[in-house]
Amino acid sequence: MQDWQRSVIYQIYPKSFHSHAGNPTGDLLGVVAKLDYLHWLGVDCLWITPFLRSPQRDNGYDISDYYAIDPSYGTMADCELLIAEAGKRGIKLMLDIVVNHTSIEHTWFQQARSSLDNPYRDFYIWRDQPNNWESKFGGSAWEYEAQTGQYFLHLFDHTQADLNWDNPKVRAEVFKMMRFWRDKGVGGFRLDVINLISKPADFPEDTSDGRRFYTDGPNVHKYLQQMHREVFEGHDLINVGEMSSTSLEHCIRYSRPESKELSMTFNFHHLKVDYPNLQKWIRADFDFLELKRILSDWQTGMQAGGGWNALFWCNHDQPRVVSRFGDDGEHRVVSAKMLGTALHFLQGTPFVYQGEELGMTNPGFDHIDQYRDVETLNIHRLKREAGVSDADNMAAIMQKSRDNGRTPMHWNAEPNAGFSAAEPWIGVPANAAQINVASQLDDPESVLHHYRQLIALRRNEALMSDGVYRQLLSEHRQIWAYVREGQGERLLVLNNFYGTPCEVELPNDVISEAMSQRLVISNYPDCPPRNRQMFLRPFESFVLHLTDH
Ligand code: TEU
Repeated sequence: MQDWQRSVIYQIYPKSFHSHAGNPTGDLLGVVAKLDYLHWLGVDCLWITPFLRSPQRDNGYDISDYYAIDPSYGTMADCELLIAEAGKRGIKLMLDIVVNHTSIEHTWFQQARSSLDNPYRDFYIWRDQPNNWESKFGGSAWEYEAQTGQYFLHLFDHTQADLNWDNPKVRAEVFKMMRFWRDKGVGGFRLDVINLISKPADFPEDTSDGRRFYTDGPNVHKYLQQMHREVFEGHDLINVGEMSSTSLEHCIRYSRPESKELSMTFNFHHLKVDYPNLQKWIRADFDFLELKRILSDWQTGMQAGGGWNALFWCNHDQPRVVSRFGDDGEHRVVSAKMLGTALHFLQGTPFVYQGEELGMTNPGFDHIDQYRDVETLNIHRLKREAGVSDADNMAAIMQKSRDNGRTPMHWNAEPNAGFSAAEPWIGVPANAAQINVASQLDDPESVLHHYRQLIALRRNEALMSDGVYRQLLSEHRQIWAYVREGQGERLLVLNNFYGTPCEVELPNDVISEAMSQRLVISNYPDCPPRNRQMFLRPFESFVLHLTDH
């Protein structure tokens, strides 16, 4: 077992974490100021979303200089201080590397667009005619450049031009840049949409949006193996690949140690269970059976294939999980704890996204002016142009917008939730005065203390890392039950995903009176010993360690 297989990683969206300077947006010194909190929480590593120089059209996922800190976040000295101060507390820093594309303001693109024979022309992907592929942010994936009369590819916003990874000079530049950061002391990399870097040479037309051609594309494994040799080999790094619309087979290959590619992979299949027919921008309930099925298939599949999961409910692209799969009203506290438990006992490395440990909710912004995200604004415009009513448009956005997860971190009940002295770049949810770090620190029954306990458990309960996953009651419409099994012992994990009580009966080989029983964690203050036939209260969740005799 590697260290990172027993670790918990905390994700910071620095724009919304803390502003030390008292600006509308957060900064790196704001992260430094909160390191003691993160150390208290017990996390091993921080993934900080991009803070390199960027026009911020996609909040830093549009990088214009890989060697400079964006001035809104501070200076290189601040970054060095952050790495050093985190290191003193035993915390690593994972840099978010965005190399599927650059901003069109990057000098490479500025050069490339200037003439057909510029040496940087081939750093990007140009065609005389576009094909019918679509951008993930809506509209065509091709943008016309009048100066040279060709189109360039952008799988995301039209200001995010896709790099041409088939050009060895591009790969050499990317690996050089990654070595620069490795040598600065970062503890690993989170690689943005890294499974999209290899496109087929012929750019075929599609009957859909084109993703089947460029997802896990022809040379992706070869390029990641080269990255491993040139950047990772011989260094103690945690490397996480963000895999868009990927498959289990590919994720096993990306993450099993023999492949010499990455440490682990994120995938999003379990977060499409509220996309009816894969349509994100429709308001819909989530499909609980599908959620269990997908997560269980990935658990057993990755374990069988020797791969490693990056586990998560929330990130800066997703709504808040308590609003999504829990109850952000009456049962907010128990349901947030239940969701934490359900995830943290799975095989893989859990990620906690800032504010998740407080049970932060979606903000409920009901007017488009409250939104900032480029994807949300693009979709709102396209839907309106397509004749979708404002009510339907906003209903979907309120549920699905990425801004749901991007509101400022709630530190205390002071103005702006203690995020900054200045008015933040995006609104602060009205419930910040009740849901915040300061109040939860003092409350041992809080969501925060529950997450701290989950994080500490991963270091002590070996089965959380290496127990074999087996789902129980797979057809149950309310309970997600599973075990993590070892020799003669197991963790039994039970989660009621709904606000109604429920009775279940479990198989004899899982729990019986002949076994000794220890309570590992629960979300109700009283949690009596159980037998096969058990009763679960609304959103109740608990874990038992059971030993055969
Ligand atoms: O996201 C990639 C991605 O495919 C999604 O999570 C994306 O946000 C979603 O499909 C839109 O509905 C990564 C980053 O996490 C995201 O913030 C960036 O916008 C994107 O890449 C482009 O760099």
